[in-house]
Amino acid sequence: NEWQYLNLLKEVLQHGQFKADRTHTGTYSLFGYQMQFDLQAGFPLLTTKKVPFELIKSELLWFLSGDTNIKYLLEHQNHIWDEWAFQRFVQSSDYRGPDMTDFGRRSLEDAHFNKIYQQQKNLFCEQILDDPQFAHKYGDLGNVYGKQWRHWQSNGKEIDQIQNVIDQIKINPDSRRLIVSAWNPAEIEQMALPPCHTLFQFYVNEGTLSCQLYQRSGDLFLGVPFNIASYALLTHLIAQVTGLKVGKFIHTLGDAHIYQNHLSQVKLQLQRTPRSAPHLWLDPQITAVDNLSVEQIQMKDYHPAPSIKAPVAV
Ligand code: THF
Repeated sequence: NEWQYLNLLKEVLQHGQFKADRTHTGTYSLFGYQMQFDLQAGFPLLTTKKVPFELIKSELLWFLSGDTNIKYLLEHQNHIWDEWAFQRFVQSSDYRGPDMTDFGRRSLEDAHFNKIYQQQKNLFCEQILDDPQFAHKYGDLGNVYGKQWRHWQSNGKEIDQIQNVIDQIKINPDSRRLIVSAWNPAEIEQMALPPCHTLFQFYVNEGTLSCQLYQRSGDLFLGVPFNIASYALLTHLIAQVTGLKVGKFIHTLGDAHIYQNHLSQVKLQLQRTPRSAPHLWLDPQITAVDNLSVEQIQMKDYHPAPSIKAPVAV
């Protein structure tokens, strides 16, 4: 299973085209790739580096709760979306601190600036946690995943795509319309970042539930290991609440890229050999995907190689 991911990294190193990108970091990229993970063969959390499953779990529960405010993430010590909320704050007239223009790039190039940036970002996170009004105004990322999955707005009506797909899997498992779309063209402008995992479809066969994701853009070193585990977990959850076994997770990528400043990390990871896959434990009491708590989901037998740090492009 994990070899497919490692082979994709190799493929991009060998045949990826250099391409400028939105973040001005520079990437090696290819277009169009597919991986298939048999979810019965173990949980696809990478073992060639330590991937923080706690963060994947709280991010998915955040999406499923329909929330788009990073306050929930911060309460779970999850900082993977901080930069996007912080960016909105420093671009607003309420921000009075030191100049944060282009903080993503400058924090990598200038150690002194990085210190000031980390201080400002910590203050920002503290204020989100302590000040409900501030959190309401600046913790929100706009109409991102949680909103589109659970509260898609259309002509004054609201569509709960997740509940609809669960109902349809139960009533009409052979349906070819078991689709959830995060890509809402009318609302792209109101998102801190347009969705990278754009659309997913479920498929039921012989009592098993499979899921295919179309991801328009994949940060192969940092984001994709999260995305694989996140959708594998989602498939397990939906299977449990619909009374099915898990089948496959199929991951289809559009622009699959390695950031230029992740190359040495990728080469280090490629020297490692996958270990046996861990196993997911779900609380048997789970009968719906609403109001889940992090204790109801546990990773077992996870013994990965050490983590490999890399900067995230904003
Ligand atoms: N932007 C970019 N450039 N890459 C992404 O993967 C990405 N995401 C989300 C939104 N924008 C993105 C955020 N997801 C990490 C992982 C996932 C993220 C953002 C950051 C990350 O830094 N992971 C570290 C550990 C971090 C920690 O311990 O706090 C790692 O080593 O895995 C794609 O969904």
